[in-house]
Amino acid sequence: MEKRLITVGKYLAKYLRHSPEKLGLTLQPGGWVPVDDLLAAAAKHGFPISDDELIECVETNEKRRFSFDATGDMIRANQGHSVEVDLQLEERVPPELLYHGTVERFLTSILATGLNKAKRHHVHLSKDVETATKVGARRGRPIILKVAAGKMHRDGHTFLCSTNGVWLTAFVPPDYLSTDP
Ligand code: HQG
Repeated sequence: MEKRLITVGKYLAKYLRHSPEKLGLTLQPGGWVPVDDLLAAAAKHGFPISDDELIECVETNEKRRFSFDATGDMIRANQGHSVEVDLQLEERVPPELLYHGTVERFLTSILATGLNKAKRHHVHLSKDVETATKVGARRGRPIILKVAAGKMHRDGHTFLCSTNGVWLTAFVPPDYLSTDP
């Protein structure tokens, strides 16, 4: 069952973040898609998902990657999109320090050119070392960078915070990064 929910989560991430058009879906402002449309499209494309599975997947996803709107009729990915979407998040004042988990092989480039958003919409920053460690560990032995987010904000950089607690910003110049323990 657990395995099935992981598979459903991966399927949702693929189509709600990256290629909704492949299911004939269009993300509405905020990244929302009608639940009925999503389930119908998934079934039509050979991957039927039941209502209960969808609810369980949204509620138990370890990173709360997805949410329903207040009516429960719409669903979206909370962050991580590569398709153009306005998540309608409000700018927020970040904590003084945020963290970014990466790996050794990217370090020289990051310290020279800053943190780039690559294929995603934003650079993703974590609120604690533990979370950043998990993010970095996806690629190898994790290295944690400290980001002087408070200073960045005072210097005019804007930050958003996704519904699942990921801090987002456009770019982190190298001056705000450190590898100090
Ligand atoms: C690196 C997952 C060289 C950066 C995670 C990272 C997170 C550079 C990679 C979320 C660089 C981008 C985001 C530079 C950045 N030179 N490398 N100048 N600037 N990088 O996956 O932060 O499972 O786009 O260090 O848990 O790893 O999708 O970003 O290694 O929350 O929900 O380029 O994705 O969440 O990789 O991960 P990513 P990320 P989900």
